[in-house]
Amino acid sequence: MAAKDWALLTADLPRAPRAAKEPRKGGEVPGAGTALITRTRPQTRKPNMYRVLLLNDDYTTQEFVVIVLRKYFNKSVEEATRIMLHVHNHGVGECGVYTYEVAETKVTQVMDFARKHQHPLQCIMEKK
Ligand code: TYC
Repeated sequence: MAAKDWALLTADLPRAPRAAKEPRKGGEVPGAGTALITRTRPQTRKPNMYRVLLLNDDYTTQEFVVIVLRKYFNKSVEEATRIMLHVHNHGVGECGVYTYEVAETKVTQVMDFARKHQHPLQCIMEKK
């Protein structure tokens, strides 16, 4: 049968899906090859946040703790002194809240700095 006779004969019939030989050009067959994706999550997710905490001890000097808070947590002398005294009086206090990797880096930096200066200061992180 001639190709144009076949085309006329089958014009009204539902088409079988065409084999994918090459990438389909956009808009070539409206609706074909598309799927409705229902968004189940927002496009951006808020990261888990972690508190970095200092623990009190009887040996680390108050001056050293104020230096740590200024150096690693960008606190003013006044804010650093307030946090240090809070830790001194309550046993634990918050230096800041960060994403996991930033919090982990701060903890490591503070612990290394304290050991280097022979202070037993403890710095930890906890999930908010
Ligand atoms: N308690 C210490 C002292 O009296 C001071 C101190 C404060 C130590 C905070 C640790 O995280 C700390 N010398």
